[in-house]
Amino acid sequence: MRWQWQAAWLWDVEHCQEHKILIIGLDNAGKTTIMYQYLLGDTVHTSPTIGSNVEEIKYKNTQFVMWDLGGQESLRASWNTYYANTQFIILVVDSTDQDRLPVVKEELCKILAHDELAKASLLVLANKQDVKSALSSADISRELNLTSLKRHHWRIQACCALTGEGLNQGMEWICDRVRNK
Ligand SMILES: Nc1nc2c(ncn2[C@@H]2O[C@H](COP(=O)(O)OP(=O)(O)OP(=O)(O)O)[C@@H](O)[C@H]2O)c(=O)[nH]1
Ligand SMILES: [Mg+2]
Repeated sequence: MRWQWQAAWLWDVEHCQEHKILIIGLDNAGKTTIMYQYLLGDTVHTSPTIGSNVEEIKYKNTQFVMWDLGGQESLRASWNTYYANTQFIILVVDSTDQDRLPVVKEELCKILAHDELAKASLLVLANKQDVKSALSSADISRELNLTSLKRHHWRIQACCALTGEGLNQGMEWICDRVRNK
């Protein structure tokens, strides 16, 4: 009886707990659009983020606090001030911006090398799949050399922030990781 009560209590704690997600990526990748799709299920008009936006989002009974960081070059140096207690990193990639994929790769290396993110799981969203010239998620995975990542759980998901396509699959993976951690 006692262990059943403890198990139920642990389940409650787990599910009432807020899980911290950081949404990062270069400027214009679609981070803010994605966060508000998760919050509102709708497309919002955005302007470049200076600093950050934060929202509480409940997805299928799991509570998250999502931080959307500005991606402009001058803002990237302060990303590390948000890293403490982060369980999930969502890296948003503009799949039409092939020229800057080496910059994305460099930023990703720096992020994942950070001690405070050693236990964080990584979801890469290959955004803007509605654009004809967009690279596929397989292309982006190869460009970022994701298969070389051994210390972090990771997943790549193609999506379109304007329609929301692919975003639920990304959150499903995050929720699986919450349950299985
Ligand atoms: N075609 C298309 N455009 C998109 C998509 N997602 C976002 N955008 C557009 O891309 C532009 C930038 O989107 P934001 O969400 O503001 O980008 P951000 O990553 O938050 O940019 P910063 O705040 O500067 O770091 C906006 O004009 C969006 O409407 C998408 O899936 N497809
Ligand atoms: Mg933004």
